Amino acid sequence: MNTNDFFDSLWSKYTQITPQAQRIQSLFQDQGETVLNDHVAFRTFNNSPIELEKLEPQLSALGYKAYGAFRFENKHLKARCYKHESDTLAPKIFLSELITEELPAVCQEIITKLTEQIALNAVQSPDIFWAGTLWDKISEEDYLTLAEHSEYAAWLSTMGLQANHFTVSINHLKKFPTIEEVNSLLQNEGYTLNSVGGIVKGSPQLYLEQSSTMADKVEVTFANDIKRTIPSCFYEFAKRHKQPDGVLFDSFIEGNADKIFDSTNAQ
Ligand code: OOG
Ligand code: NI
Repeated sequence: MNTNDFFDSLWSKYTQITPQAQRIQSLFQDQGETVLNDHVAFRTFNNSPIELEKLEPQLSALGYKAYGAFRFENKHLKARCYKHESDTLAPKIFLSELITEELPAVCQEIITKLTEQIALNAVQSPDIFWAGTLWDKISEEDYLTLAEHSEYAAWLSTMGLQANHFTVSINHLKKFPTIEEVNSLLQNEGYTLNSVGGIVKGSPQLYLEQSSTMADKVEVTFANDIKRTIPSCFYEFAKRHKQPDGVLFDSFIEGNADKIFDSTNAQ
């Protein structure tokens, strides 16, 4: 699979449950902008057939190479970032996984009930990245128990593997050179931005500024046909700055990422 087909399929699955992303992209395009993606992100469960280590070979097959590793102690996550080896315009990829053994036993039991349903050989091709949930519907009770301890776990239990967000590269916009201008446009259009730690995460001094919408909402069906409206996915905006050596910063920042994760909080 080539990267264009990969990101087209990914975008199509993502916008089905994140219509705001399609609308915001059109908003920029209507103003004559070409929207390029800085990165996309995925979430997964460790100690499972879809753990980070088992997904990574599919990224390698697409031409991606890991170049950074991150740890989020409070959220019980680890992550790696990947960039394409030759295509400099290809979006970067941020892949995180939940360290399930760090959650209370009650959560571990719920997660095991989900992950033991995944075929051991589930990861066969890049389309695993939009496979969604590979387990039966979770009960609302289990979902709420997970949410108490880990919003990430609760989100993953209902959404599964798919792009958690796409990210507009502000560097490639012509009429909106700053993140403040992007944020004003979105707020004027009525979008709610993630305000955890402030609307803008990072700073030019850190070489990376980011903001994101709060996730769209979708109605999901839990076990026993119980329905509830919960967060789906969000859209992010990133502006990168040059480092003293003149090279554009191309990695991620733990302090920023830690707050971006909260874009899918149920609140
Ligand atoms: C990933 C959050 C981190 C970034 O750009 O720092 C991130 C997630 O919400 O799954 O995307
Ligand atoms: Ni991101």
